[in-house]
Amino acid sequence: SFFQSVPCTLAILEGIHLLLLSFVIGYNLFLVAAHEFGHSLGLEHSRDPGALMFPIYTYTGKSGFVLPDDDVQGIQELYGPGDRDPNPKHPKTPEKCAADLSIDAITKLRGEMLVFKDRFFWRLHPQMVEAELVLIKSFWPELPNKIDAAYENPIKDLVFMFKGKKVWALNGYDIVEGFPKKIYEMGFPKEMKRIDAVVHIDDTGKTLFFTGNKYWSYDEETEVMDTGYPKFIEDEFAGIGDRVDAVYQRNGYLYFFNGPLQFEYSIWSKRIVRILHTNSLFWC
Ligand SMILES: [Ca+2]
Ligand SMILES: [Zn+2]
Repeated sequence: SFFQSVPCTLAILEGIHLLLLSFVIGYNLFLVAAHEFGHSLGLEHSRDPGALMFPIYTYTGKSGFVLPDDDVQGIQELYGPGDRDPNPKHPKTPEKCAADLSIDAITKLRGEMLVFKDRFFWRLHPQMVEAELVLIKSFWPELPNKIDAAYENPIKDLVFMFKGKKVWALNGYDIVEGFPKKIYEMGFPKEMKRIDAVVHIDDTGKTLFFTGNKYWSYDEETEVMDTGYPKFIEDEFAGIGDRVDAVYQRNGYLYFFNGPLQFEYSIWSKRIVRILHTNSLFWC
């Protein structure tokens, strides 16, 4: 009868709803289940934000899951190491004070500094001594891991992030509509594969892009690449090496990162003033 079929139809609809939901968030459910399974094996919460047993759950993308190193250490403490590891490449969480620390990208964001490394970035707040390490995906789930380069345009109040041939514009937590775009739309040659590092110079309104041993200058006001570029890095910024991992600007200085070293370059006197360790960013 009619009255009997109503709950049944609802049940079917609910079932379809759950099925659709599990398609959409299926991978997340797997991670939640894996975290709970970790508890049932005796693991407690980890302070490592890269660990499965970190108490705050973050969507980490659709790629295959590999158990992070911190969880492997935890389980081996309880049960001892096994004979053979089927997948020995467990992602490690970077340590900010490692002597050989290198970074992927660095940018300001509304008064903070963001320092990117692998799946993570450190937030350095001027009022805080200790940098906070967070997953990129916990802020911007749509962004890829291992960012190539990033810069802030404080006038537009936007941060631009680069990976391969793509660029994302971010307004706080939101990706600006129409992004990601292709970097050749900014005026780079179509065959250019990536940008190594980028910095915005507040005083001139120019943004400098570093790729390989060359750099480009982009005018933010006209949104056009300046003529006469690319130029060789070595010709303008002598002594910083022929590649740049990351760069930022502060108080009239550019800080170029190359592996475990950073070069403090005076824009005014056009020379290197100091050479520092990369990890001195974190007062190590
Ligand atoms: Ca880089
Ligand atoms: Zn838990």
